Parts: sequence; C-alpha cells; structure tokens
Amino acid sequence: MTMQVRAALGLGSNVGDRQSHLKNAMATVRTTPKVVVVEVSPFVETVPVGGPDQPDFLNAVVVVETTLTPEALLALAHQCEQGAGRQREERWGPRTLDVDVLAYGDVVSTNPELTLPHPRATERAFVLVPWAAIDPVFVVNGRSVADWAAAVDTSGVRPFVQLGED
Ligand code: X6L
Ligand code: MG
Ligand code: MG
Repeated sequence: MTMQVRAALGLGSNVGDRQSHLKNAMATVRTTPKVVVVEVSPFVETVPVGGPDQPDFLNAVVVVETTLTPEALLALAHQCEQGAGRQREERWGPRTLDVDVLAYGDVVSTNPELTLPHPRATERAFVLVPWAAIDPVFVVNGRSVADWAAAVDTSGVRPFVQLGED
C-alpha cells in the first residue's frame, strides 16, 4: 500500500487570461496519474505583494491526495507553468502562472528548490484565504490554516465572481 498524502498547491496569475491560466492548470492536475483533486477553492482577486508595481493577481488553492513524491509534485507544478507559457522573468514580477507546492502532508524540507511548507504560506492572505475556505483544519507549522488565516490582514483579497460556472 502506497501512502496517500494530502498536499496543497497555490495558483496565481496576473498576466493574460488569468482565469483560463488557473483553470487550465487545474485540468492538468486533474488528469495527472497518482493525483486526485479533492478540493478547489474559490478564486480570489488580490493586490500584489512584493516585487515591482504589477497587475492584480487571481489566486486559488487546490488540495490533492497524491502518491507522487514532493519532487514529482513540484515537477507537475512546473509543467503547469510551462503550459501557460511562463517565461524566465524578473524575480517576484508579473507572470502568466505560478504554481507553488504549499505543503505536502507534514513534511518539512529545507531544500532551496522545494522548501516545505512553503516559506510564505503562513503569512500571505492570497494563499490563506482561499486555502482556509477548503481545508481549514489542515495543520501547517503547528497551527491550522484557519488560525493562520485569522491572523493576517485580508484587506488585499476580494472575491472573484466566476460567471458561467456550471
Ligand atoms: C518584503 C520582501 C515584503 C518580500 C514582501 C512577498 C516577496 C511575497 C515575494 C516580500 C514578498 C512574495 C503573488 C503576489 C507574488 C501572488 C499576490 C511572493 C512572490 N506572488 N501577490 N506576489 N499573489 N497577491 O500570487 O509571494 S511574488
Ligand atoms: Mg508564488
Ligand atoms: Mg513559484
């Protein structure tokens, strides 16, 4: 029996058709062997944090159950980014699609290529608000996602109305 691990992916886009970039990434994740999407958050429109002046982001979180290793899940994240045509770019600058592994079970890793949990996961409202909407009880660094979300300034996060959602 292979371990099913609960993991969370953070998605963000602020270039081009942001909604399509997020939906296409979700479709890629859904069709990947050994990955089951168990929750998809509402989309939120968010004020950029860090980096240069840039357009507002569309952010979302996807919770999966997977038997992929953390490294394979990171490779899937990069595959999603490449599918959106992400280019080499300025650090923290605008991007068609960013997919981050926010957490992989209770695994802690200091590997700079894949730090787990994600170093900004517990402090960024653009991650915590959508994540808390779908997996509030998940524990990160000893506190629930709901508790982390209650501790951040959420003024830069607003609901995004997805018209024509079926
Ligand atoms: C000082 C130094 C203060 C660095 C903030 C914060 C850097 C966040 C990078 C920082 C600092 C980041 C998104 C974003 C980015 C996103 C929204 C990052 C990486 N990605 N803002 N900024 N959504 N709203 O997905 O998170 S760049
Ligand atoms: Mg990111
Ligand atoms: Mg990233």
